[in-house]
Amino acid sequence: MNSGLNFEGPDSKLPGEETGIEIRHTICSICSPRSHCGIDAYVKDGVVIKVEGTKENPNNAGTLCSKGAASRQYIYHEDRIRTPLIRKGDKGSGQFEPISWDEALDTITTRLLKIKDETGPEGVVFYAGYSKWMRPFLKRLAHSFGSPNYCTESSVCSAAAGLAAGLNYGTMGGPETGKSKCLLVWSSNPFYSNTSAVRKLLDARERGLKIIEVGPLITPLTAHTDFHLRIRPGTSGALALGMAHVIIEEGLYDHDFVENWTLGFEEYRDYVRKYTPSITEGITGVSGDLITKAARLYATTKPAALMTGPNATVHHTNGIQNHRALTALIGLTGNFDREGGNHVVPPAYLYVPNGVTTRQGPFMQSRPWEEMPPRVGQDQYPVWCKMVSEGQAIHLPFQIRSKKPYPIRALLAFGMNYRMWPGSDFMKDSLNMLDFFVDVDLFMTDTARLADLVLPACTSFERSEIKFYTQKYVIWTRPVIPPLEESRPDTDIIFDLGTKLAPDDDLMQKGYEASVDWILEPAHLKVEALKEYPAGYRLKDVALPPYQKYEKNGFSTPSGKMEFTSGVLKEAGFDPLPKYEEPRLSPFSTPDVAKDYPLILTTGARLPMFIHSRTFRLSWTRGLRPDPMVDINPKDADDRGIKQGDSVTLSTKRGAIQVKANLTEIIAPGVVNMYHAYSEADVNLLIEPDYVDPISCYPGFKALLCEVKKTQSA
Ligand SMILES: Nc1nc2c(c(=O)[nH]1)N[C@H]1C(S)=C(S)[C@@H](COP(=O)(O)OP(=O)(O)OC[C@H]3O[C@@H](n4cnc5c(=O)[nH]c(N)nc54)[C@H](O)[C@@H]3O)O[C@H]1N2
Ligand SMILES: Nc1nc2c(c(=O)[nH]1)N[C@H]1C(S)=C(S)[C@@H](COP(=O)(O)OP(=O)(O)OC[C@H]3O[C@@H](n4cnc5c(=O)[nH]c(N)nc54)[C@H](O)[C@@H]3O)O[C@H]1N2
Ligand code: SF4
Ligand SMILES: [Mo]
Repeated sequence: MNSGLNFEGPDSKLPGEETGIEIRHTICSICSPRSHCGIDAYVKDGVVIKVEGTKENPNNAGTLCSKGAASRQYIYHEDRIRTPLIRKGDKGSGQFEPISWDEALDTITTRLLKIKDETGPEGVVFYAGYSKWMRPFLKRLAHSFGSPNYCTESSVCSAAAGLAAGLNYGTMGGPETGKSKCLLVWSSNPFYSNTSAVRKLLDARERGLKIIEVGPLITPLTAHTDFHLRIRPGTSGALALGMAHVIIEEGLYDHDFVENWTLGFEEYRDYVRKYTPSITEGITGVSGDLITKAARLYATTKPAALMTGPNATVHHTNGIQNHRALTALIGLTGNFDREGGNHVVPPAYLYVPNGVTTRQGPFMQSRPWEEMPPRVGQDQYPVWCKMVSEGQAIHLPFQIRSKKPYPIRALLAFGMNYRMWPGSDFMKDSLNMLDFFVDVDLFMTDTARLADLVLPACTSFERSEIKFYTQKYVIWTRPVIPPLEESRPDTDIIFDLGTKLAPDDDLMQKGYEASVDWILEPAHLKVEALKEYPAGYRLKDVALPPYQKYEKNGFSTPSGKMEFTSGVLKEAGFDPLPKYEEPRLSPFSTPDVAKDYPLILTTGARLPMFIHSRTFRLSWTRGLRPDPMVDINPKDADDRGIKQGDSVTLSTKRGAIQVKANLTEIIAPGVVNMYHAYSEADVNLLIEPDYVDPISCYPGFKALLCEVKKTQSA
């Protein structure tokens, strides 16, 4: 029947022969590897004219968030780098001249081989920013070249949480939400940071899942919880010890697990004795009554799972011990590697666990650590280097300056942003001290402007990559449009460099698809076969590993047990118990600083429309929050005569930035929150470069001291 509406006009974007529009499948890689939503790209004459979520992709089931919906603005942005560029002016002047790919790759090869020859391969650092898809190949290139220095943004992201939980258990397990009766969400905001996981969470809630949320901010999850424990930033460790106190004193712990499978329980029990509800209330700001109720609910509702965020608990000067204390609750309550608790499933590929086994690890480590010099940060952060198979990038600027234990002379970076570092100016100045800095990026960024050579990478729409999903699904993407201008996939660059930088590495010589095939071999998957399934392939005969594997294998800790007292920490000279210490800057630890800077600053709580610096330049997303804004409670604002939208100065002892005030109850009185990565208001300028956790070197991004004042107009 004719509805009378014309759906087939020139702007209707209907696919078909008549319109010349074809739907091609790809993925969005703007945010985390846990997401990577399937995208249907409507392509006409080699141009993406519209995007939609892929309905058959089980992860996003047809949905896209604001960032993915703005994909066309991302792909076709005028800041895209068009050709390889070589620096013409002074370092950091941002003056470049185009050169050919051959010239660019020859220049890199010559310079890096010369450094290897003169002072050794370890003087070259291979770095990957947030993007993960090229990492296995980059790490292999680094090690086959002979350098131990493969570093990534994981030096501030999720690795420290893995490290902390690893100290307790060897390997950590994720929450099996669908089978849980109680979920303890500790500083994670999936509504913003992992949108495709939220439907599952809300479905479980409707089926009766109890939810306890911990975190200083009110989030969209808060309305769906039984309890919200609104802690003072940086006090997660104390809260966890307080909950353990209740659980132990009331005999609610799993006696059998504790007796048979743990080390150091007596010491831990004696230590948590002092964290009574009222003492813990004094530290965390959460009422003792609420702490007791939450502890009872978590310990007595079986099974219960703990969901932690990647880093809100470890972005602290006391981060590792914080995270150890809270993950200890899993074992204490007998929820480790149990159905509906925290189930240990090793990742298949790039952080995604789904029961598949690949050879990602062996592929990446083409040369054993023992055959290479120490990594960046190895002397200062031995526990990091023992537990995490990369260098500690946060230490990089320190080694560039000190040249100890050896000089770092060159950096080959894929997507670097110096603004993610604490003391971002310190990192920026350090980059300018290098002999040779190459940055590969999609866009001409502030960091790319500092490079000697800039190479244009392309987006996920213009390349092929392998992507696994937790829902037992895999996709090998095909480019839906050719790479824009002269841009190329990062892997093309890596494998081209590999021919000369790693001549003895057989797989580096065979190329990208052969390498992916090698990685996938245990999964009986091949790139050529996956090409037959452009929207993705549902994996068959894949089972998740059994529960309680420790009963057979023990724990991969020094004692073979879950360690309340860590053998690794003890050996490295740290306190083996998950001891609570105040953040290095806090109203309690530094009352003298707090006199002038009385507010607690937490930075980087995620916003739905931004992901670090990556979507600031898109008008659709930027339009949703155009100005850099500091979130401040109306009471604190009122005390300072500040109104919504006022220009204010956010300052710490280290520096000040100009932002606008956003008055909001999501933040408690006494605390302010500022998103990071703005070039015009970079909050990381306000944080000292050595304001870090002593075990992991993770920056204390989420608890320091500041003041907010109305900016006086000149
Ligand atoms: N104060 C504060 N600072 C923080 C945080 C915080 O909470 N507070 N969070 C930290 C965390 S968790 C993280 S993960 C880091 C993020 O830190 P970064 O990873 O440095 O963040 P981005 O700004 O996204 O920079 C990534 C760069 O990669 C480029 N890029 C994107 N895709 C590709 C690609 O496919 N290939 C190549 N070659 N380049 C690509 C982007 O254009 C961008 O320039 O920030 C950290 N910094
Ligand atoms: N839209 C969007 N999505 C993202 C990102 C993004 O930038 N934008 N970034 C991606 C990346 S790299 C990461 S690492 C993840 C992060 O993902 P999440 O960890 O989920 O996000 P956050 O907002 O950093 O932190 C979640 C909660 O931590 C709590 N928190 C803040 N300060 C503190 C503190 O001092 N102590 C404790 N215990 N809790 C605190 C807040 O209540 C906050 O709601 O998100 C990923 N997804
Ligand atoms: S940015 Fe949005 S659309 Fe893209 S992968 Fe992440 S959640 Fe999905
Ligand atoms: Mo991150």
